[in-house]
Parts: sequence; C-alpha cells; structure tokens
Amino acid sequence: MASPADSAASIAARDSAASIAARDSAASIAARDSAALIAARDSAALIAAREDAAMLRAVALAARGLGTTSPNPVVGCVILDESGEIVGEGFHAYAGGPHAEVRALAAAGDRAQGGTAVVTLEPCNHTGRTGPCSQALISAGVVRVVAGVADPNPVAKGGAEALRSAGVDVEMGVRAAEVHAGNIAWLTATRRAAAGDPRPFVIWKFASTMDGRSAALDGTSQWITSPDARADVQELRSTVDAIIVGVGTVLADDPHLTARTGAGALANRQPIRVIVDSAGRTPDDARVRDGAARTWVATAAEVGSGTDNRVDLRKLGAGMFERGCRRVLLEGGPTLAGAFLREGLVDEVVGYLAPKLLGAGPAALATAGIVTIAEAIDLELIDVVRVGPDLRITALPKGR
Ligand code: AOF
Ligand code: ZN
Repeated sequence: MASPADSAASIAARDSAASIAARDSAASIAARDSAALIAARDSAALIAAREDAAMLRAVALAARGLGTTSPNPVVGCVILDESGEIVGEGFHAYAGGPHAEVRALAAAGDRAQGGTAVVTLEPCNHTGRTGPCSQALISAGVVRVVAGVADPNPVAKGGAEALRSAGVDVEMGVRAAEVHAGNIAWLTATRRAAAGDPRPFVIWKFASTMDGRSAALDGTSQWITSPDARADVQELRSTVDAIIVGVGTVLADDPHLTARTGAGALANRQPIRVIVDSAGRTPDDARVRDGAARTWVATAAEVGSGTDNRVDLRKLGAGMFERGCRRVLLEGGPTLAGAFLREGLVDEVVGYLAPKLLGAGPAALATAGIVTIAEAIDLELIDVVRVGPDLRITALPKGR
C-alpha cells in the first residue's frame, strides 16, 4: 500500500506532467501564432517596401514631363497588383493630355482590380480638360491609393476625400520630400496663386569666374564657361516656360534666347522670351524679335511700375503666370537679377563657376539693396556638380 507520502509524490508528478503538457501546448500555440505574426509582418513590410520603391519610380516617371506640362504639374503613377507587382505605369506629358493615373490604369487593364495606385500627386477630383482621376481609380477597382503630396489646386483638390468616401484606403505623404523636390516649381507657384500671389517659380542662373565676375573690364563676356556648361544651360532652358532678361542684355549682347539641342538645332518646344524693358528700348531688329519663339517685350506702360518708372516685377510675375508660366529662368543681367533678389522674387539660384580669375570687371550680381553682412541672402546648397571643367552650384534661399 502506498504511503501518503508516496501518493503525494505521485500526484505531484502527475500534476507536473500535466502542467508540462499544458505549457508545451501553450508554447506551441504561441509559436504558431508568432510564426503567423512574423509572416504577416514580413508581408506588410514587403508591401510597404514595394510601395516605397514604386513612389520613387513614380517620381522618375514624373520628371519626364518637366518642361512640357505647364500650366499643369509633372505627375507620375505606378499601379501595383495585390502582391505588390508593378502592372502599369504612366506620367503626365502635356497640358490637356491624359493624367498620369489614367495612363497607368490603361497600361494595367484588368490587373488594376484589387490593386494599389502609387501616385506623386493626390488624384484630381474635377472634370477639367479630362475627367476626375478619383472616379477613374474607383471604377478600375483600385482598393488603395498611396500619394506623395496633396493637390494645392483649389479647382482639382479633394480626390483623397472622394476616394475614402468610396471605401478606398488612402495614404498621403509617402516620400513627400522627394515628390516635393521633383515638382517644386508647380507646387510653389500653385500654392502662391491659391494665396492670392500668382507668379512663377523663378530660377536665377548666372555664369561667372571663380572671383564672381561675369565680364572682363573691356566688357568681353563670351566663353567664360566651357562648352559643356553652355550645353547644360541649353538643357535647363528646355525645361522652363520662359527666359527673362533685361533690355540691357539685349542691347549689349543681342542674344537669341532660344533652347537648342545638342546638335545646335532649335528645340521643338521653345520657352517664351520675356524682355523686361521699362521704356521700350528693344530694337525692331533685335534677334529676340524673330519668329523662333514667342516674345513678350514687357514695358512699364503695359505691366505697370512704381515711382521709379521701372517694370513692377511682381506684376510681371502675374503676367507670366497668366500666360501659363510656372517655372522660369532669369538669365540676366546683373541689374535685373539684383532687382528680383531685392524683392524676394528668386526661388532658386543656379551658378556656373569657371576656374578662371579676372580681378576686375562687372560682377554677376549688381546691388540687391544689401549694405551689411547681416542682410546677406542666405542660401542652402542642394546640389554641386562638375560640368566639364566648370562647377554648377544649385541653392535655395533659406527660410522659405
Ligand atoms: C495633370 N496631370 O497627371 C494630374 C493632375 O487641366 P486639367 O483638367 O488636365 O487638370 C489639371 C489639374 O489636375 C492640375 O492642376 C492638378 O491639380 C490636377 N492633377 N494634373 O495635369 C496629372 N494628376
Ligand atoms: Zn487627374
């Protein structure tokens, strides 16, 4: 007969076997759950990574439209199927043409059903020159939309809300910094216009020696920078809606102000040539008056002026905006650049620096109304590239 002590021991042994079994089965359930959780987490991470990569791809697609979409934005779109595979791509190529989403949906066909649209700009919600992209996405059966930035255009915005109301999952702000940088001119100009200050994004471009001079003492200024740098400027011209110069530059250099291809032929699409000419001194036979591109000789009489009888540059900006310009290039000369900077009308600076010294001669920039170092216009460098033997420096005014 078992002693009470034995029986207590055997009960303890039995209980501990049961508790081990219970513990093992809890552990196995936990292990199974955690495997499922890990799998779910991994697949969510995979989808997030694919959406992120798709947004960078959409930014690259959008850039293909730079220079041909104004007054519309550059927009890129990638459609992913349920597993995150790319099934369609599109970008906006020209104003009046199909929006990026519509082109990407057309490429995806039925495979958009149940998928995700990754698009740089919030889909539009209006019927303008084309129908609302929000509706096109809903009709195609897209269940999720990932967008880079909200649409600041009061006429078109509201797409995210419309999509959400239709049950579509919407995430905004993915890769917002990259998306914003790729569409900075249109976004800046459109936001300003919505706030009652319509004017294009102005890029001031200059070329100078390392000591900041854009001409020698005798006035000779050609060939400061290399052929590579000049070709680079031609490429920049082909991405803007207007080239602005002061009449002084026209009188001194008689430039043509056209965009040319590498082979030297006129580019298909030409920016508008804008001559800031307060008193109307542009000669009838100036090269900018030929038929190679549209030209606007903006006089004080037409645009309006302050007490100094000079063209009011803010009104000039409004006039360019009205003509469809969103991204423009201010090319010279030093006096006009100083006036634009003094009034805070420059949004980006691109300087081509040649490894040359002159020691005398006019500076790339005349007075911008600054007299003491504390008033210097602070810039943030965003890009520094060697172009042939020269340097191209791109910077944005700080605090804007
Ligand atoms: C575009 N392309 O891919 C997207 C845009 O003139 P509409 O009717 O073509 O409409 C232009 C507006 O639509 C534009 O200002 C922007 O707010 C919105 N979205 N626009 O040109 C596109 N997605
Ligand atoms: Zn649209």
